[in-house]
Amino acid sequence: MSARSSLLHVKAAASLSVPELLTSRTMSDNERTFIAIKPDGVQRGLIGDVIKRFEQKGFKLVGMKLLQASQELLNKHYADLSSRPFFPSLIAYMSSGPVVAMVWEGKGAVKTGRVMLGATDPAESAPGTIRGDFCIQVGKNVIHGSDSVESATQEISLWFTEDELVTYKSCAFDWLYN
Ligand code: D4T
Repeated sequence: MSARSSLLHVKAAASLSVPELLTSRTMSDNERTFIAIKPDGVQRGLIGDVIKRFEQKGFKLVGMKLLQASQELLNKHYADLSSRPFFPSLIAYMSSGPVVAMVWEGKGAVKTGRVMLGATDPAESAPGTIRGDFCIQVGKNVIHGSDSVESATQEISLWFTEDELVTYKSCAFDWLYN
């Protein structure tokens, strides 16, 4: 770290409150991604398996709820796919039962989360990924994960209010990051 960036770091730290300092949230380790276990994942009893993988990786759970997603919410969530032929069946599938909406935090959470999910089509998903291990068809692919930091920000604000997300320091933090 250069003397200048070191000074900026100290200045930035000095402007933080004690709780903010305790949580040690810096630009690199606080990336957040939106992960949703879809109705098939919930009904097939895969909630624990999915959470276990994100916990084992070292990501930190900062928000979670089980909900029946409304058509309005799903139309907004999948707005960019509204012209695709599979859109009506996608909305029907996503509203066919409860989903588990989650926000996971950590360095590279968006990109690494997508790797952990595997390819959209389970037939192309590598073994060891969630879709590669737990499903067969694209129309029942168990899980959603944000595909970019910008999408994650937008999706998190769509599915969660700010007070539903928790800022805290994981006891594993110092064993995960240099
Ligand atoms: P999601 O958004 O569910 O994480 O999926 P992806 O980001 O991996 O892929 P996507 O946006 O292209 O597709 C969204 C959703 O639509 C279903 N789908 C997709 C489908 O039923 N038929 C299809 O041909 C495609 C491409 C699966 C995921």
